[in-house]
This record gives sequence, structure tokens and C-alpha cells, in this order.
Amino acid sequence: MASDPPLEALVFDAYGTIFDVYSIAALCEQIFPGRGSALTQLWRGKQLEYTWLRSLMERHEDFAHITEAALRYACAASGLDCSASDRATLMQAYLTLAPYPDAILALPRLQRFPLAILSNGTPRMLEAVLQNAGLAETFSHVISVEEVGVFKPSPRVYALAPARLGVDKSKIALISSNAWDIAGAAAFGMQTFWVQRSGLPMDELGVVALKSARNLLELVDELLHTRSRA
Ligand code: LAC
Repeated sequence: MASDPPLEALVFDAYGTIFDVYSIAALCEQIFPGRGSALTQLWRGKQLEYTWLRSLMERHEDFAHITEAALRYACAASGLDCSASDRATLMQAYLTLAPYPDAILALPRLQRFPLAILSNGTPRMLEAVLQNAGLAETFSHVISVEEVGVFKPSPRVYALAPARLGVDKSKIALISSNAWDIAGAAAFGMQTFWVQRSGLPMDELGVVALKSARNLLELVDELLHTRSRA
């Protein structure tokens, strides 16, 4: 849409967009042979569900605690006995999630913009996962929902981006693989770029992404072009 203002900053979701939360499946498989993939899926699903439920309940707990609670539930629901030491190993591995190869290739091409992370993760989780992936210097701002004590897709979370970057929300792109994150950011008034990694349709939440592509590399030209048509 030619009426969109030129982009002045790019804000990325972390888990699922830059980092592959399913890269932990190999370790799950080692600990629980034959169950790694299913356990990882259930774990991620419950993790997100707990963020939404706790936000609605107004009983915030940080993403590290939520992630561990979701792991306990996923193991219990799968009939798996997860010892405290297995839990500690898996939680530690959450700090070394693999970045998507397309993210590693795309980010250097976008350095003309201020780049930020806006994530449910705690500052400690985000610092560690970025450091371990060699991305600590890539982002000028790493913004955690902990600053407002509520999870995405609360508008209070998205409001952190314009406040911290000093850029109007209409000139910020939110880039996420999570359709519900795209919906939250679009509802708040940001431009939205959806990394359609799952191949599933957009959630039916009354908003659509401005642009979408299968991976971050395919979005690079769109992001650069959006700026240049000012
Ligand atoms: C995040 C979750 C949504 O990084 O993956 O905020």
C-alpha cells in the first residue's frame, strides 16, 4: 500500500522468528527416545498458552518460569518422568536455541535500519540466546515484556517499541513468524511482516499482515523497498 509511511526501524520477534524453538527436539529425543518431536510441540504450545492465560488472569510470571512450567506439564501429559536434572538440562538448552539460517543471512542486509528484538523472553534469556548465536551486536535494542509485566499480544508490549526507539509506531515494522503476534502488532498500529514458517493460514483475528514470505531472506527486499518508496 503506497500510503504506508516509510519504515524507520525494524523490530523482530525472537522465539520462532530468529530462533528455532524446535531445535531443542534433538535433545528432547536423546532424553526421551521416540518422544522428542511430540514433546517439543506440546511444550511450545503450552508455553504460549500459559503466556496468554496468565496475562488474562493478571498473574504474571516471567517467561523462564512459564517455559519450565510448560515443560513440566508437557512431560506429565505425555506420561514422561522428567527429573529435576533433565529439566535443568532442557532449560539450559533454551539459552542455546539455534538461529534460523535465513535469519543469519538476512540480518546483515538490514543493518541500515535500527534493529530491535521485542520478545516475551526475559532479559537474561534473550541476552544468553543472542550471545550464543553470535548476534549480541546485531540489535541496538533488546526489549523484553518484563518491562511491562504482561505478554504479547497486549498493546502495552507493542507500545514499548516506539517508546524505546523514539520512532512513531506507523514507521516501525514488526517481523514475526507468529500469526497472533502479527495480529497484535497490526492492531496496535505497526506495519507487519509475517514470516510464514508454518505454512498455515493467517489467524482469523480481524487483521492481516502487510506482507508475508516463507522466510526472512525473502522479506529483505520487501523491507528495503518499503523504505525506498517514501
Ligand atoms: C517471543 C515469542 C512470541 O519471542 O516467541 O516473544
